[in-house]
Amino acid sequence: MRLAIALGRRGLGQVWPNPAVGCVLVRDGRILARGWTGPGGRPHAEAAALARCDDARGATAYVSLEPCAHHGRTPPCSDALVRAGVARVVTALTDPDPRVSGRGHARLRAAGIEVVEGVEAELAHAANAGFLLRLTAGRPFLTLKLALTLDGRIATASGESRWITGPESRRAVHALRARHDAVLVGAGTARADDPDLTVRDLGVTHQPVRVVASRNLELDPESRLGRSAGEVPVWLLHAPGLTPSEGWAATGARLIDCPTGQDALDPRAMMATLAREGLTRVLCEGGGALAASLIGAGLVDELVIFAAGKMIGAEGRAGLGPLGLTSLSDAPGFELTHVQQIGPDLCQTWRRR
Ligand code: AOF
Ligand code: ZN
Repeated sequence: MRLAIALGRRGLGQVWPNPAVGCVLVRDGRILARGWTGPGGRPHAEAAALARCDDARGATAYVSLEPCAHHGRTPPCSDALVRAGVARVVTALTDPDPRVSGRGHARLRAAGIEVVEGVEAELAHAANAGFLLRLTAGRPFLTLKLALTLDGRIATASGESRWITGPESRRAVHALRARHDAVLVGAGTARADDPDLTVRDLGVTHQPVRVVASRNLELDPESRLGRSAGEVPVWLLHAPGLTPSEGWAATGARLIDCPTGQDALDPRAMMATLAREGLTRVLCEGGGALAASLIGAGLVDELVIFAAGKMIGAEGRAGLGPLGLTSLSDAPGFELTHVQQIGPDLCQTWRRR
């Protein structure tokens, strides 16, 4: 099952709105075939594994999610497993998709297959947190990345920010982007940095959607994002009722209405909107105001902090905008899950407590 979950992880960032599932077919202690969800969610993991196996009769299928029971874009995987003659199916999680939710397991059992559920459920849950959150909470899994000096700054007072961290860390950020469905930045950052927000130099061809939270559409269609929107999707989240300039209409970017709060887009509404559009894993790369609004709303599931061995001092720009806390007991809490040196920098991963 741990292998099935690891295989499933290969699909992260590429299979939305579907889950990233893995499947291993085993007989007499030997692996017959392995499969994982294909780009765009097709084929499903079980179909991919069965396609690589001439004879799966009597085998055990380890699948990181309950096999589907519905006719969607592909025929039901539970039926395919029955037809292939597998003797046993071991799964980690029940699929919360209302078209499945227990029906896959039931179909297998009705066909006389032995079904074992809940194996390595915690690990599978973590691997598919985005898919599960989207279906059960109507929001994507949200990772916040911050590249900071040792004293928590992201730029000098004049706005100079290239580069705080080293090239090794920047490469790690590209790998992080590749495992997310979308990269999200605030309009201020998009204007100041004119970023590409693509995955480069990793041999990865699939690109995350680039989302800009731009309440008033205050971004130049001639920016790098605007000019490349025809090749890699750009979505602009903006306040309802705005008429985009002619320039944006020509770029191919999608403009999406989103309810606003007092002086910025409402963070919860933003996440709900992105989930409705199918996104299961979103990586926010700043700036400080957007990051603070997401943290303040309790929406950040994972924090990835790259810390460089530099100090800028209090006149530098803070990585996080004001949270408006009045008491330490209200401070959002995180728990350390991973620490790694990357080149000269320190990379820490924290999970929401
Ligand atoms: C599986 N194995 O590898 C995946 C599954 O739009 P469709 O027809 O592809 O169906 C999407 C649903 O299928 C998705 O919500 C989830 O319930 C299931 N995805 N199921 O057995 C897979 N990707
Ligand atoms: Zn399926």
